Amino acid sequence: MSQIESLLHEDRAFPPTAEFKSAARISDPAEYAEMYRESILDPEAFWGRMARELPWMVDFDKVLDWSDAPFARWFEGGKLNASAACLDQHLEGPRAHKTAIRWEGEPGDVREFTYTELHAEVSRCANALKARGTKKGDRVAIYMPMVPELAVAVLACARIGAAHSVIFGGFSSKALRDRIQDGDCSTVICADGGWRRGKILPLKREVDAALEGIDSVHTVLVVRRTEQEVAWFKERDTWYHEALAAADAECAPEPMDSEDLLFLLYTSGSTGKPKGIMHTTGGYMVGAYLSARFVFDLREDDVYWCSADIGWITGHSYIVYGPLSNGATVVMYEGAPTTPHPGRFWEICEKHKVTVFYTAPTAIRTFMRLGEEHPEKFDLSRLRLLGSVGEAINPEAWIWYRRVIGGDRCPIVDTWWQTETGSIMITPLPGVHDTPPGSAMRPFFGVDAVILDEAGAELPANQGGLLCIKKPWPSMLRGIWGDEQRYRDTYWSEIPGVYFAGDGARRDEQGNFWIMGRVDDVINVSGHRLSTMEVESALVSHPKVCEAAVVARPDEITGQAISAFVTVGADVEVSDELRVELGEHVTQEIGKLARPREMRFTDALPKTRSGKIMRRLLRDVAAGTETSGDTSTIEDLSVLAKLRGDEI
Ligand code: 7RM
Repeated sequence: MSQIESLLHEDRAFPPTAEFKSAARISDPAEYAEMYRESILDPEAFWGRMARELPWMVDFDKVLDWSDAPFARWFEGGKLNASAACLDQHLEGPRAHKTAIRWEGEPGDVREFTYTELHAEVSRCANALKARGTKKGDRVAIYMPMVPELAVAVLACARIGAAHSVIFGGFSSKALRDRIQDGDCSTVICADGGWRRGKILPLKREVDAALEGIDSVHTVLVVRRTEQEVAWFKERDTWYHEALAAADAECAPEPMDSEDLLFLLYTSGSTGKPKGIMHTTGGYMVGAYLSARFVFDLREDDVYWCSADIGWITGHSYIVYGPLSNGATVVMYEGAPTTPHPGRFWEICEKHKVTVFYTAPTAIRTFMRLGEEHPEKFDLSRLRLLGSVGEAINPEAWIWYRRVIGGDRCPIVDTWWQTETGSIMITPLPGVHDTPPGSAMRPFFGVDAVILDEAGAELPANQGGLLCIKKPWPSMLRGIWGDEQRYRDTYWSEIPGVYFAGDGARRDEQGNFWIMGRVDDVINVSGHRLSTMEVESALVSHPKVCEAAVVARPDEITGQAISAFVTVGADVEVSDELRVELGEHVTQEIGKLARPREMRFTDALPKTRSGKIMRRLLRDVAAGTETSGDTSTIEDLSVLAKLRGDEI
């Protein structure tokens, strides 16, 4: 029963332009094929060579030890410091005075750090932490808005060998407390507050509440950002700017064993307590470095912007560790995409001359809904490459992104990966592949991805099934903090010996992967297992629809029926006729089976704070039952309340 039917058909494919190809790091399909072949057939040679592009303090003697599977040990014997790989290695040459981070605040203030300046700031922060007793082997919770000090704090922890645990600045004090306790953190780095949509988030107040009765935390380092009044606990609290002013700008990076913990990052499953995903130094850095280099095709003069928050894995790997270890210029933005105006992102692209832009489908669909007139006001001609991550990008949004933002000239890399995988796993290489809208394309180097049925047998082309990874890869998670058994159970037991983290996918006859959504979300209509992604794509391809989420509702006759939640364009009138029209549209696009039994129009869909649609909450709404499961990660609870109240 693990198979998922595929109804979606896509014939379009877009090659990179000759201009893009001629400058790309890899553009020759034969070269790519040979590299991929080696990475699979001789991973030790491939990864050994790639890893040695990083500045190891002590070379490793063994590439991989998988004898204790599913606990991998990569690059053993090697010593590396992640902050030195991001900073120190660039100070000896022409990058010393290159911009490392160019940051813009929501109110429009701009700050810049060259690699030399960032190195000094990180070293001061590292010394300040050490002076307060924070040391190698500790865990440090970081709870901050998207200010440069967030990147500094992360790198300072890496510098002294303390593992960071970044907790997204939008989480409540309860979520913060749970994570601080679970990680047994000694130190918290936070800000007084942060700007979000013109308002101040009172972060320090949340920290104070979170720490009540917790005595493991001896230090709270507080960045001054919003300058509002904050409570102060003299024994525990220190202003960041005061501590750094008193600290030396030289701090030797701690030589870390390859398998030393670099960070914890919590992911919340639909049930149960959040999992502290563990990433270690060497393998994670190799994965982040290499994928950033090849997937974003980073060149010396690129200005690279990833609009994610550093509180998510995307920010860890593709704002901090990946681009900085490549010596790139990184744009960082504090605020919301539409504050103070709907063209904010495009204004930033123009102002900072962004060349590579990486964002999420939820943002792209929002911009589609807001209209083309906003991006049209800005000069986006410097953009040369676009990326997408976080959810499946439906072909409609993909085409819009390519045309309106990418000027029909930029390749799009639709990158599939997870907190657990640490770095991008399935993606096109932008100079190599012709990309069909909606496909995440090919496994990245060293990634042995397969589509399996429940018994572990490989499925033929175009059969949807479980997306699994057969071989270990350097940036894979090393476990769940404090819960070895949960690690084995969650990822390695669905199909013994193979990594499975919950997504369904199919591979087409050309070998391209199409992600079909979480297998928990699959809808079973009369024994046909349908992918949410495909039905949603069909809905969104109707010109009046902006966003859609479909879920299963119990049905006496068909077992399950499809319930659709739809948002429409600002100027669209909702009516029963429109329901019929959309139903017919789905029938035409992918077939009668997929036609929603029920359709509700709504202003907004419930999403996580990182922008993923929370279908499990919609299931309860569709079934007419109470909300079950965790709602702590929802972006806006009122969206759910509204859905339950004003149905039309
Ligand atoms: C990077 C990130 C992971 C889950 C993953 C998928 C979904 C992510 C894509 C995607 C379709 C994509 N980490 N997902 N990227 N689905 N196409 N390109 O998002 O841990 O927060 O989430 O996100 O379901 O399992 S995450």
